[in-house]
Amino acid sequence: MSNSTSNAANNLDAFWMPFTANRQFKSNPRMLVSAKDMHYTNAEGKPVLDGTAGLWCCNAGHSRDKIVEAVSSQIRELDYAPAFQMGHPKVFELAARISAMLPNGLDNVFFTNSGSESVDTALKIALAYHRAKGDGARTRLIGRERGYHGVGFGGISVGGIVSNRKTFGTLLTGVDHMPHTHLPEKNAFSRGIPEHGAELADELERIVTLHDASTIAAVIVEPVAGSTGVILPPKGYLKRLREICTKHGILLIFDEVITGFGRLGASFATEYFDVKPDLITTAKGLTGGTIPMGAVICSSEIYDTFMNGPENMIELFHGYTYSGHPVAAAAGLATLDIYQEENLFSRANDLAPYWEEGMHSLKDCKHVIDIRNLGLIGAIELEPIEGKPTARAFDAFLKAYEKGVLIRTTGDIIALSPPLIIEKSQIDQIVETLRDVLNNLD
Ligand code: PXG
Repeated sequence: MSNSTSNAANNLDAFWMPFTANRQFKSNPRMLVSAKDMHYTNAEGKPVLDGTAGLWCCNAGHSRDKIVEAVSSQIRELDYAPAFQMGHPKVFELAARISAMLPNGLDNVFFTNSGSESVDTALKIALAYHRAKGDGARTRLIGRERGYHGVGFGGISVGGIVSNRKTFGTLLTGVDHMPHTHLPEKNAFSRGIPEHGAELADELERIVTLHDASTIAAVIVEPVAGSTGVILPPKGYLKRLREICTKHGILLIFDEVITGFGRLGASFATEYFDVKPDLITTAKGLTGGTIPMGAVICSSEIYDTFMNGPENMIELFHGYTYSGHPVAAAAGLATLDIYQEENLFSRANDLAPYWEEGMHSLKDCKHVIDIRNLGLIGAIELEPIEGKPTARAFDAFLKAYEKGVLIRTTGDIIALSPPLIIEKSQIDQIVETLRDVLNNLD
């Protein structure tokens, strides 16, 4: 093992890669060295069409001039300002811009650096809110099977992906889970929102009956679950969840880390589904993936509840060194400008039917057992190879990459979420590459 500087660039040992099969990757690395608009360029100099917006985050496309300029001039002007007891103008402006994108009443924004931090922040706000109201017995948190809420202890506790939980001890106590809404036997090959399964929201009533509402602080769900392989909410499901939460005084948290900032062809899922939660967690698209930043948006009712004590007292003992970092805030503002100037959310909405046609045209390809879509999200579920779960989809991932298209796989599901600037010809390229790849899989 050499430590020499000349060798450093070729030495892959030191970096412990996240959510990656390190040894497999390092024996055959896939390196991306630059990016512009819809494409990466890899170390071999080949263009790779981005079918996944990085990891669901580069909604405005890559290395956009406006963001590059905003970030570089910000770092020159004000590189950092203390986040506690000090402020800088851009973070206030960004908070106001975000809240203006949301329904009235979702007015206050707490900044974080990632989706995981947003989730932990939202759960903590929910607990502290009930306590501030004198309702401190409400400590239970309810998540959902197959939910993904990042990798903090709060997020994996309310999350429902077994591999992300099983090796990490006892997690948070007082957490319960609703069933997921993936019903392939009834909903396979649905276009858009599936018809069947709204009654699964009533499982929340069962949990309330078990524990009593007076012990439950919040319910957290992804309006559309992404990481776990694209699970869509059945028609009426989210409205029903909202009604049950309201009836029992339970806060509803929408984890919009992937659905926020245009992915569904609306600003947020709350707009798309016309269901208003009490808290929203975001990250990713907020800065188009350029600089890490997340945000929790909460109702003014929640915020105002905290603003009651003595004015010289800190109201919430929570925050990060980099909450509202000036460079991230500049990136966020420039990203929101691009979304607005290029009408990217309605562009995504306009493209959604074409995307849907393309996705569902793969129905008869080898091994395909389900196709799901919404907005600019697509999922193609493959029949697993017996005894080798995930292997078939991973093979598709490698083959698509060789053919110059970046896709993402989770389990035996291919998940697609291109930047919102995608052209129809590029949708065709993704679809035709996948057709070729799928029909040549073992
Ligand atoms: N909530 C949701 C709904 C997410 O999708 C997080 C929280 C955590 O965000 P951070 O920024 O802490 O990673 C996520 C992240 C994939 C994939 O391929 C999805 C995520 C991250 C990486 C890969 O599906 N989602």
